[in-house]
Order: sequence, then structure tokens, then C-alpha cells
Amino acid sequence: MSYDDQNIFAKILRGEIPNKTVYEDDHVLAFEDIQPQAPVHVLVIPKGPYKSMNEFSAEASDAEIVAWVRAIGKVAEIVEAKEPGYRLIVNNGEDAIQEVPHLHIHVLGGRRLGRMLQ
Ligand code: DGP
Repeated sequence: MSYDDQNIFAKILRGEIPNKTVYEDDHVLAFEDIQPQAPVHVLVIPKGPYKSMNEFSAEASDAEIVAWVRAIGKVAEIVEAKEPGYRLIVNNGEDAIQEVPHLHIHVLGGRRLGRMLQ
């Protein structure tokens, strides 16, 4: 599936839109969500042009995949420093109401979160 390089996160990666960076390395950027749903709400994105988990898992290099997972762990440590526990969410595709077509994982925490799955 084609990647839309005009999506908001592509613009953030190009520096066209400002962001509050929490963590960055060669392959990953993590920044605060503009509409936080918890005291800590960070988005962790690969820098490569991957729309979804499907493309990322199939096409990303091992280095990109390792960097993304490790970055999620680093951000999670920051979240855990505030309160114990956190939640990871990936909205993937239409039925999951993915708004921004660039793969991102939400890291939510800093308060007790309600139960999601029954
Ligand atoms: P999703 O529904 O999973 O695609 O979530 C997209 C998230 O992106 C949503 O929580 C709000 C956030 N977001 C949208 N536009 C911007 C922006 O310009 N800057 C930042 N930091 N976050 C944004």
C-alpha cells in the first residue's frame, strides 16, 4: 500500500511541524501526543515510511525493528517513573480508526487506566 508523505507525522519527521520530542535515535522518534488521554501520552514512530504494522513487519530492516521496540521500552521507563504500569496501543487501519497513516504506538500512563478489554 502506498505511503502518503503529506501525513502529519511525515511532516513532523521533516521538521515542518514542531513536536515535543521525548526520545530520538537514527530510526525512531518519540514525541508527546497533541491530544493527551493520560498524564503521559507519547507516540513512538519509526522514521521510515511505514503506514501500518503490516508494512513495517514485512519491510523494515532488523535494525529498524529493534530500534522501535527498544525505544518503546525507553519511553515506557519514563512513564513508569511517574506511576507503575502503562498501556501500549496501536490503532492499525480503518476498522481500528487509525487517524494518521504512519505507524505509531501510543504509550499511555501516569495514572490508573480504566479496563479496556473484558
Ligand atoms: P491514531 O488514532 O492512533 O491514528 O492516533 C493519532 C494520534 O496523533 C492522536 O492521538 C492525536 C495525535 N496527533 C494528531 N496530530 C498531531 C500533531 O500534529 N502533533 C502531535 N504531537 N500529535 C498529533
